[in-house]
Amino acid sequence: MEKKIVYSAVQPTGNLTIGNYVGAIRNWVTMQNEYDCFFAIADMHAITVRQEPAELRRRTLELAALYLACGIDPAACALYVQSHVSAHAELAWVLNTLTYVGEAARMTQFKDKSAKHADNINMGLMDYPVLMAADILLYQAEYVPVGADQKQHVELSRDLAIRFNHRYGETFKVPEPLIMKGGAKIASLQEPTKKMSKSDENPNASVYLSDDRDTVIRKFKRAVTDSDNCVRALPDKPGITNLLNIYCAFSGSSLEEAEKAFEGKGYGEFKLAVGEVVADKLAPVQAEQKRLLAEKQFLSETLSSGAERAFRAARKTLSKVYRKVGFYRGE
Ligand code: ATP
Ligand code: LTN
Repeated sequence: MEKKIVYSAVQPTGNLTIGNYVGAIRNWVTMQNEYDCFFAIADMHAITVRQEPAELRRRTLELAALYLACGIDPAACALYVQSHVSAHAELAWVLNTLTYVGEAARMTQFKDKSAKHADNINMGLMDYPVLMAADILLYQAEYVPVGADQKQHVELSRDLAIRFNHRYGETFKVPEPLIMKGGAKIASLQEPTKKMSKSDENPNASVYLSDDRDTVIRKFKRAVTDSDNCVRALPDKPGITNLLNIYCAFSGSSLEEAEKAFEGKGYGEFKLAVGEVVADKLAPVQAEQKRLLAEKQFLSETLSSGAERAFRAARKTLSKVYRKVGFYRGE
């Protein structure tokens, strides 16, 4: 039986946080043998906000090394850079003609990013979800493992697939978002009602995958909580609930086990335990990423074979789309 297809990507912008790891990359590793997986580095999405070119290039390679260090196996899946496969931009153009300006303008991320980058509300920012739909639909993906913040974008991809299929005949698989329980939304350590984000200006709000042990422990120590000193996940305790979520995601304990383990203990002890469990997990990933970054040739070969594999799959869908919409393809 053919394996079902899984697609996901992360943008090579900023330093990745433990939110990106728990909400996205970690789940990919568990799926890579069971599904036919395509994992991309979304550099075309990255330029919807201003990037320094040399930095974008460097971060692209760092992200590739990070994927591998987290356990992505390039033999099991296609690991590649989005801009290496031009079909993404080509399909995005066709999908643009099926997307209403109103629905693109309603996207939460577009509104948030427009507010944050008021001096650069460019067409690409608005078109971001359409390019993302092109990513997913090109590969006929069945599942899209992402954090909760991307659900709305995957839903737009579904709408566009259905709309295209309805207008031109069955062409695209209608994808489903796959949002894992527990780590789907890691919150900011400074404002626990907001998501932890790699572009947050306050470095204490996010724990980066590149943070050393002391930094990780210090950030958790400073995390904003309430003051009742009771380690329970409750709706009126967003800070402690977030720390418990992080603790569970990194230690493998259930929420009940964690609450029980810290019953009667103070926040100081609990925060230290969270910091330690996170730092213990990050250390080997950091060492492996560093080792891989020294192997430039290997990284570059891995990305080109990933792109070839992606290109073959993407080309099939794109030819079909071009035929269906009526582009002349010769006699
Ligand atoms: P930016 O701040 O630049 O928008 P980001 O931190 O939101 O970046 P993305 O590149 O947009 O990161 O996201 C990569 C993946 O990580 C997506 O699947 C996204 O849903 C997931 N993700 C991002 N932040 C979190 C979070 N705080 N908790 C869980 N998952 C997250
Ligand atoms: N927009 C996503 C990154 C991304 C993506 C995708 C995720 C780009 N293309 C396709 C899933 C499927 C984000 O996490 N910010």
